[in-house]
Amino acid sequence: MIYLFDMDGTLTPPRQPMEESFAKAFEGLIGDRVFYMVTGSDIVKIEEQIPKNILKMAAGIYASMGNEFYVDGKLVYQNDFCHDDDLIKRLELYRENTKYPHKLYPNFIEQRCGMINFCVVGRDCPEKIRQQYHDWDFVNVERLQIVKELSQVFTKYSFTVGGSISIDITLVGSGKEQVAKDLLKRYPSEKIIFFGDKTDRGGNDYDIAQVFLGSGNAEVITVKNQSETITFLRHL
Ligand code: M1P
Repeated sequence: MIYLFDMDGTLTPPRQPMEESFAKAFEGLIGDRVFYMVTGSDIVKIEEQIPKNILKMAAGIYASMGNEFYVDGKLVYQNDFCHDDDLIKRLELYRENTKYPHKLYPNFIEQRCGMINFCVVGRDCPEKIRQQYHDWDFVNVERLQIVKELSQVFTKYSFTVGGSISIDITLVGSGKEQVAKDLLKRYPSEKIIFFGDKTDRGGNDYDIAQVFLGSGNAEVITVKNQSETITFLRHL
């Protein structure tokens, strides 16, 4: 059996370090099972959020939606792409024309390896604003609307609602689903269990979940938060 965990919302609160009590419980429950991690975040954010000993226990880390792969802290491969200027201009327009009625913060287009993370409110916003934008977006569905519109115009890209405040953008086929394909190839006769919190359509765990579900040899466990992950692990 092989385990694969999404990070934000599955192993940690969004963009927060793993809680100490969670880390202890996870370490005990996972024991010497083979597990991997996948996230839209880059390696810097992963190292901020996940304790070193847990990272060491992982068989591999897929960062930036699987566009970077690390084993034992070393980069194994990297895929990158050049974005269109039209796409960037369009993202800038969404930021200028947002109906979100509060202050916006810097760092709204973050270019990572093989992907762009777009965040209307700005990634450098304080924690309390992160929650405020998330709650506003929940009611006003700005991110889903942007994803819908951009998917119609820029068909070579895949747009998904990332964590709490942003949208992840990759080339079609170069999102988290590439991780499912890679693991199914590495472990053709092992069952794979994937844990993620954004497995609904439009979420950034949807495509990867669909590949696993179609494979016939994997299970997808959708969790609401990291506590549910522990609850499921206890029952496995
Ligand atoms: O790992 C989930 C997401 O975490 C962050 O999202 P947000 O800042 O919106 O909570 C981002 O790093 C995003 O790319 C990532 O998918």
